[in-house]
Amino acid sequence: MMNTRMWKNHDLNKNYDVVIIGGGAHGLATAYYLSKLGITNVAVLEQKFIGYGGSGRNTAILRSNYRTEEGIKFYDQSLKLYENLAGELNFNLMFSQQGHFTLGHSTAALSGLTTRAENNKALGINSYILDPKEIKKMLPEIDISDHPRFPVMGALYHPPGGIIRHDAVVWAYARGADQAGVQIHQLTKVEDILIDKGKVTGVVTNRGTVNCKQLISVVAGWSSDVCHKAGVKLPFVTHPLQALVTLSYKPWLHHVVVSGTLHIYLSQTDRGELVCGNGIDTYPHYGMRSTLGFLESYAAHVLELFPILHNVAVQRQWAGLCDMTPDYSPIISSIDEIEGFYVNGGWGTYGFKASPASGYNTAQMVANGKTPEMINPFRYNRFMENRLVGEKAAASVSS
Ligand code: PYC
Repeated sequence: MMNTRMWKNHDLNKNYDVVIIGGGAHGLATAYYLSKLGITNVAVLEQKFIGYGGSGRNTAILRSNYRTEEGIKFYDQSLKLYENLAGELNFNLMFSQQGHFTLGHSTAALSGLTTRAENNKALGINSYILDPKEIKKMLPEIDISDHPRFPVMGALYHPPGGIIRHDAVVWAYARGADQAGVQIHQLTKVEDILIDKGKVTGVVTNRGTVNCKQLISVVAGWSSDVCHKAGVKLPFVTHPLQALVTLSYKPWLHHVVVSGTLHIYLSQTDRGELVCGNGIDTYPHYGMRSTLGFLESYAAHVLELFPILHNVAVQRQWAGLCDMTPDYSPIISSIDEIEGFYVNGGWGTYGFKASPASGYNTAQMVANGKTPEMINPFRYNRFMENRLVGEKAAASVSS
């Protein structure tokens, strides 16, 4: 049988129409959707290997139950693109729309969840409030007694939410882009950004200098660093987010469960592992070490909800980097001061689920030279114009 590679290796060309910095799901999705618009003289430059960053370090949760109109519409578009992605890219993405619970443990939390349910419904998103007995019917192992420190008082339930195989999303977009003629360059680090008379002209990499007309930074946690090379200062603050996976167990958890109060979330993969995470590390840094503190705090909190987990064995821990913005919404924007430079970042703890809509709209913006209506609220100048898109209340886990 012929050994066909999913994407090819190339020498670096001297000239591209578009260079994308970052070979994660967002960068590769941008490349794929650019190719669908007929733009294929494109290079994706990835400093390590594709999916090395946030795309390979998330907990693969998809949902669109946000709080603001802007966020709800955007993440709904993303979820709808995900729904058709396996067919479009001819790749089994193991997408499971198993339903998503956000638990409330106080009247204040329930009031926030109710606002989200109503905002969601008004925009046609399937989300509603459940009481503890209804929750128990769907999650028989949960403790809804008044024994825990924070008893469960209700939940926002979002049936279309679920999980997906995150690596498969990266590989499928990479293959789709490669087949259309996009070049993917791994182990290619951007060391400098070249600007002449207010216009992007290229990048200096560890493999040589490349000229381009348009340059897109799609690097999640490294956004401040890349923007710095272009002399652009945006309000990103980078925090690590930690997660863990257990050994495989008989399937018992058939929905995604999140508790903002306890700062935890978990789901069970098709292989039976529990994939678990909590809030960002409270202070900013770029370390990707796993800590015992995370493990201890996660275990203590999850046992309050699911005492049956007292004996599970953890297989692996990891951390990824999140570039947080002040309003917990992304920046997807051309940069007025530098013609041809675009920034896609600030995904905080929401990035993976946004990949399709992020790539789709970024590609439209770059191809047409005009910001699509869908992402206009996410332009960087909102911070100067006091037009924030406050999504902190819809973070699964905000610290
Ligand atoms: O926003 O759904 C979310 C999420 C899950 C894990 C981290 N963030």
